[in-house]
Amino acid sequence: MTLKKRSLLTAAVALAFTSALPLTAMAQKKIVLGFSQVGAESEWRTANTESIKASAKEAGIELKFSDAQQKQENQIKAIRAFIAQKVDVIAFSPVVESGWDTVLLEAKAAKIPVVLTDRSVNSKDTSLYVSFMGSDFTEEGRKAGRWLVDKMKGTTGDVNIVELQGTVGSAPAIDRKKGFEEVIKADPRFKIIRSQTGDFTRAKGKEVMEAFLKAEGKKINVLYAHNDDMAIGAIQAIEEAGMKPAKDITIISIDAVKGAFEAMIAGKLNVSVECSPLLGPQLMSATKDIVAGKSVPKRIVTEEGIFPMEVAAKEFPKRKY
Ligand code: GYE
Repeated sequence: MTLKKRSLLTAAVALAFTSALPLTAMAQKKIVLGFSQVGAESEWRTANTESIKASAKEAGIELKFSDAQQKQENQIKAIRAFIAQKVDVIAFSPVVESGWDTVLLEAKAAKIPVVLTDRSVNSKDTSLYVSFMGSDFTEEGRKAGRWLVDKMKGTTGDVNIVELQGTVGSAPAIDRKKGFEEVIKADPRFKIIRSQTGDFTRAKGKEVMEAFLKAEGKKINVLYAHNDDMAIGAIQAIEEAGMKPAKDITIISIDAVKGAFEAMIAGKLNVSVECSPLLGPQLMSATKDIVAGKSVPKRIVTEEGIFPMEVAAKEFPKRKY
């Protein structure tokens, strides 16, 4: 190698080093993700929070986590604080569907991308968020309805259903009701005789079921609960009223959390439709892609199944939430 060539090489190596330096410094700058959670209303929610915290840690993303205690005004405050802090990405699980446009426009004006997780918003302007990842709640409602129609095949007479709805105005409450009704309306025997919110909690589920039992008593054939926690609360009310859950009253719920499996194994819950809370890993990978300027799908649907009590004992050891 000539002297000239060698010095050229040295120069090139030196250049590579100096230009590599700012790159490494950049790579070391942590991505900051602001996340506004609904609350801690259910076993599902607790598992969702754990999934998000654990996967942020694993991905090396700095997570600013805020719990809204089921109140939209708290979520709006949290999102405004994230904008003021200039986080890289904002993610949130909207407690209700409507009323987000103003704050989402503020995020857009600040050029901070927003990801919706778990629940959606009903904004007409879909440019207000980059992606929505979560379950198809209408399909979950349909699964619950199809299971019931199948279960009642070969029986005669009315099927009187009481419904425990989720949080008023929330996407899962609206869509799980819609999907279920869509399926059962094909047969006039199926009647929803009472329907009220239990706010997705055990305490409220129990309280409202007590009122249903007082009003309708033995007329009730089926309970459809929009989540497992409300079903578990209602099971207590049914037992306290001297009736046998899953026998005197067929019980269907949604989420398939461990508590539901325990109830199924104990013979007190008939079926739970799966809704996965493990959204953390896909949120972190979307966050990284967005910051890197890559495109992410506008809609990411979670895949899920349905578990009747007959398979509960076999499936239980495999459950992660
Ligand atoms: O089913 C319920 C929780 O939004 C899918 O919220 C979620 C629902 C879930 O409180 O247990």
